[in-house]
Amino acid sequence: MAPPKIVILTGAGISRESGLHTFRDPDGIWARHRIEEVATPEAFARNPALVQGFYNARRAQLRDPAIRPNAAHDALAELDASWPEGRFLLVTQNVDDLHDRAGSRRLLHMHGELAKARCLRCAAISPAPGDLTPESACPECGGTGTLRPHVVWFGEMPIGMERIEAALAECDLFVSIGTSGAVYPAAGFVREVRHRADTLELNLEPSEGSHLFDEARHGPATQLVPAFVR
Ligand code: BJW
Repeated sequence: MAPPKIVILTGAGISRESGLHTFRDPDGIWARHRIEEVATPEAFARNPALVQGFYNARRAQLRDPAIRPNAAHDALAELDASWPEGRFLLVTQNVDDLHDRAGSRRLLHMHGELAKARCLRCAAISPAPGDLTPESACPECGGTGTLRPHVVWFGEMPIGMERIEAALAECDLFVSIGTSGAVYPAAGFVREVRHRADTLELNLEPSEGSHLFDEARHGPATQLVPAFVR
């Protein structure tokens, strides 16, 4: 029998043990910053310097040598490398690059990437300068003041939805790792697949949609994910 077609969804919980904060845990990012001030297109239009500063600080944190992929990122990269062509997709909601650094290849960043900037004039995506400012210039079109962080804010369309929907429509196994299930459309993926695919949640604690999964295992990602993969 052919190996199952797998779709894996990851969230901030998988990077927690690498030293990056989640969003909605008590020590999370939304405990220190108001969503309406930093993570909406309206916030960026109102105060681009404040929003750029929020992402510049998180980008700087990613460059800290102490922030590295952990055993869960490594295990998913191994799974990617070992699984047949056309039967695997890792969809991450994370804007960090820890899956990339671990070596995952069939990877889609549905909420964008902290390390990149996007030009509002020519739509080019380029490596973000260390500090993005309202005066930063686009390396493609030369426009100044046209760059924004390449991330998906509330009210914006996530990236790669066609590819994700196609993979979900075909998958035999859906695994959700380290996500609270509070943000759509990602939180709805399990409902889309649960009537025909096996579904598994790996999370520190039961997520909002835990009851929708065939099976849920609770604990730290660095333990649960390698145990699932190997
Ligand atoms: C561990 C662990 C360990 C801890 N091991 N586990 C009503 C009003 C307005 C809007 C809406 C509405 N209802 C629905 C919407 C839409 C809205 C939405 O969902 N809002 C909700 C708040 C209700 N969604 C959108 O606007 C999205 N766009 C959209 O819907 O477009 C329309 C459309 C799409 C598709 C088809 C048709 C139409 C866009 C959402 C963009 C989200 N952006 C952010 C910010 C990205 C940039 C940045 O990083 O700053 O994405 S918000 C933030 O939340 C970030 C994350 O990717 C996302 C999800 O968070 P995540 O990863 O789940 O983290 P946490 O903190 O919530 O959970 C961590 C979990 O890990 C916890 O469960 C812990 O227990 C666990 N954990 N340590 C294992 N060691």
